[in-house]
Amino acid sequence: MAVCWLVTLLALGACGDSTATTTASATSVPATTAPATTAAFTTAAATTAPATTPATTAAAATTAAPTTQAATTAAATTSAATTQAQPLNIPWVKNGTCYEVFVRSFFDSNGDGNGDLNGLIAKLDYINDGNPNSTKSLGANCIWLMPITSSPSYHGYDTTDYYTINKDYGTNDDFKKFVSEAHKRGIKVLTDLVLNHTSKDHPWFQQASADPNSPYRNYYIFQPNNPGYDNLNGGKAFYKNPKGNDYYFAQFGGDLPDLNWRNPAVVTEMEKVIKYWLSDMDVDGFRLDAVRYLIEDGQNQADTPETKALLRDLSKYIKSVKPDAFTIGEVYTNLPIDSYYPDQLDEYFAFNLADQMVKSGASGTTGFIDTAKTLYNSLPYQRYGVFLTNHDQNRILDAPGISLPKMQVLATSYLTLPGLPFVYYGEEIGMLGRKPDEKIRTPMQWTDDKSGFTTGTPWEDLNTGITQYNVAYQDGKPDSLLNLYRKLIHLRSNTPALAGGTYTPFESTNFIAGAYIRHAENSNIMVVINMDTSDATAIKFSMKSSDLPPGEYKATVLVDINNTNVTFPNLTVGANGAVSGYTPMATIPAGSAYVLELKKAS
Ligand SMILES: [Ca+2]
Ligand SMILES: [Ca+2]
Repeated sequence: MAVCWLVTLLALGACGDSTATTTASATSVPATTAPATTAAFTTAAATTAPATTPATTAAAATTAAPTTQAATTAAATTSAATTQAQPLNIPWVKNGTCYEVFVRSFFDSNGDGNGDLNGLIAKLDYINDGNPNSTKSLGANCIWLMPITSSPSYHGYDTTDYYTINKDYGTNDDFKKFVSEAHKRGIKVLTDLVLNHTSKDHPWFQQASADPNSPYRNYYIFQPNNPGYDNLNGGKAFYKNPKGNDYYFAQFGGDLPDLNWRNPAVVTEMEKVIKYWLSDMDVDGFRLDAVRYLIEDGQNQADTPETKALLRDLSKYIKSVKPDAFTIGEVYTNLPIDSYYPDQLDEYFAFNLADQMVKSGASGTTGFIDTAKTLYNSLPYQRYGVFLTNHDQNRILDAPGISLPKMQVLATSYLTLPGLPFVYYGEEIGMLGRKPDEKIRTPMQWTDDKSGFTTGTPWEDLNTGITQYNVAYQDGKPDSLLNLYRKLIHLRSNTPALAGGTYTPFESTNFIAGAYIRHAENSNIMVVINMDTSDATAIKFSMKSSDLPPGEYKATVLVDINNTNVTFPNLTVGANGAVSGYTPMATIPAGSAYVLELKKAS
């Protein structure tokens, strides 16, 4: 079981059964999770959380929950769910692609070894140069920045000041310049908003822990005695106050004390933070960290009704400040996330789909195509983020069982599925890296050595594989991974079927090969893949119904990851959009993916 837990850290959900991993994590995670890495472990730990924690005793719930009048009032005034899902009225999301950036690792402008905002500005054209037909930029129209405010850690998920840019990254004015430069290129900016906890070095906590009468005391969750139960990591939930005889609650380790969201003063304080970033800093929205854990209820620590009510209220507040602000939350779990819809945040990341994609790649099968269908059916209006891996997971090309051809198939797939895609910086050039976390967040490989990133000594060594997996090398090779990403992102952006079109998978006669249709008015895309290392012969694809109008369709290859000269036979669509036994080619080669445009043959 311990091995299973480790595997879960290495690749989300690799053990499959979340119940099993829960048990494993509860018994094998050391209570002394290193403070410096706790935030980094946040999301990995979250995957192991059970759907419902065992029923808490009345005593435990009482001891953990603040019982002040203010707390009761805050909980009582949270709004109720509405019942109807609504489409997003944020145009850029529909045909968008986001690019996740760790500023410390992107580009260093001043030689101190740390990436910074001026470095990011210098490299903006790489992400999007503002030309919709560019072949030299990725074409992403959105950037998600991992935390950028003051912090004692390298990763920043533990802030000491919600209002000030990390000095390693630059100044608040540098940030404003960055936003302005991004906007000039049509790039929206999302910042990471960490609401669950602050750093223990935050002045609020420093005052709260030193003085029981401090106005900040109830910003955190203090208890006179240690209730004694674990957090969801299997580690301690309460830590001894170093400046008192009491204990404070910290879901992610003692360095990261949880904020008390039952205190209306915390809500007001954080609304100020939100308003500052939306108004003064002009960001376009937020990625919200670890939102499953905002309000714990005793030992019921994840997905509580109070957390969801809070998200509903925060979402309303955000829209009141900036109606077209976009929010996406981290609910890191393989469990269904339906209960976070319809009127909480705009979107959440589809971790279960990402997990299934990595598993499909490793096993050479196409199960993710059905997972994507379940997601598509259960979450209306494609309001979710799709991705392969993020900053908390092993780099996709370094995940067990994933080769470059498989990664190309996976990339072609997720960039043509419903949802808003998120590309983790360096993924597009195949950067490698396995945990520990610093190794999956290494400096961007602009050239074949560190000089592409910094003139000084990089904060962390660059990863292996740099000779082949760097921007300069791949830029000039038409069939490189980088150029595949550029092509796919631009195609998604410019193709109505991929930007919000309907999604219908084919049934396949062989689980190593799969296909699906994306359809919008006057725009039809078919994607055909073979995920395996074996050829797939005599495959037949069928569907009982689809949105395709009946008729004969000519298939034109838009993307072929192997750059062959293959042609496809016409697709015959019958009544109700049904397709019976389509064989795209006698043999679908191992490790292949095709994006085809379907047009009615006259
Ligand atoms: Ca620097
Ligand atoms: Ca919390």
